[in-house]
Amino acid sequence: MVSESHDKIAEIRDKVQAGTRLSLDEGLFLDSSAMPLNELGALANLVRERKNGNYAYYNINTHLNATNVCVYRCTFCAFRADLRDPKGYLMSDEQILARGQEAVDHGCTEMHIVGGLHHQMKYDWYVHCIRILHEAYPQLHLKAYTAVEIQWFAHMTGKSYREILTDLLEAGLGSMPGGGAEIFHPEVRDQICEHKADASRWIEVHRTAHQLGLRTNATMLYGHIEKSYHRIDHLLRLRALQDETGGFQTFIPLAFHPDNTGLEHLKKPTALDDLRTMAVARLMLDNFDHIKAYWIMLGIGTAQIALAYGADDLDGTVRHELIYHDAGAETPEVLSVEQLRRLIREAGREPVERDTLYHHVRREADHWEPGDPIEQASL
Ligand code: V47
Repeated sequence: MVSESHDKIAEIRDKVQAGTRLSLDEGLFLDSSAMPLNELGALANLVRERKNGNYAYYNINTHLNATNVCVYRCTFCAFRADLRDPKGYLMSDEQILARGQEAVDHGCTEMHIVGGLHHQMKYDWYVHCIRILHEAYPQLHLKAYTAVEIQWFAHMTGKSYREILTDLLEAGLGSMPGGGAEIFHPEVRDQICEHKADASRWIEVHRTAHQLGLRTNATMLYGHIEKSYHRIDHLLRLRALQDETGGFQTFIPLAFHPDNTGLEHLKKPTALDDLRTMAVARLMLDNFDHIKAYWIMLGIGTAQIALAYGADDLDGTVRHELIYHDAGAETPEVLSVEQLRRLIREAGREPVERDTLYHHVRREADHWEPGDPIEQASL
């Protein structure tokens, strides 16, 4: 049994060294405790360094959640509110624009915009939010609306995904975040978010976005009721779409935080679970350039270690994050650029500021410009 496992590890190591794609069964093996975590990390690090050398990326960004009122009741979500819930809010144009000004004042290159599917707000309001921000602050890249929101807009208006995304592009949308993917497999999805866009719709929205030239991200929410098979199945569905379109930029594994959610009885995944999931993702998603260790949800220490377990990006300074902090995240509300750069250096990596589309950002005093696409040679 032990030697069988050794043979399998040696076989997988050979494949990774040769750059050969791993199968579903190999993914399940990597995800299980049969594969020692440090060996798994070393393999993921090989791929990470092959793709991104010693660089670790970060950006200067802020979040905007213009409303938390949501028609859906995903059991894992602590952020959402009912229409008449005292904690429900809806931001005015002035409040939204003030956030844009604050972002620009802090040198942000990106605003990450997602929120609830408000019972009373029409599609036009969601387009309007993008339009006013883009018109006032054209230098700010708007990474906005998950596939779940796009599906909701299509449902409300009867428009196709292509029409919705074309409207949003015209209003100033820059790219799409990876949220709403959760776990694609219906055995899990039907229990944690049964009403919202299913796997095929989530995938179809991203396929359409890629066809329109929009870059998007992908996520996976792990550490709740899902099993190993569901996680590997999820990664393989993303890998298949990436083979087809090449439109994904980065994958972000999202560790479940149980506080104030309908799944509060569950334990949070451990740091070991986090590192294993990160490494498995790096190894299975051979066609993704980047894997993000989102420091807000991993915690700073684990995010630093993750830079040696497959991750090459920490996300950003992240002002005004609510989704994780409502669910019990104990990380700070914001990190300064100096702190982020120091954390990356402490982890033995070289910090590189990127914009949303992974161009190297070149700054002079308070002015910045997107540089070349990030390639080893251009830094
Ligand atoms: O889709 C919600 C997750 C996602 C909880 O694209 C939770 O660059 C854990 O997608 N515990 C939204 N997770 C966040 C997201 C994201 C974050 C950072 C960067 C990017 C990017 C995308 O957060 C949701 C859901 O999967 N989530 N509640 C919770 N209690």
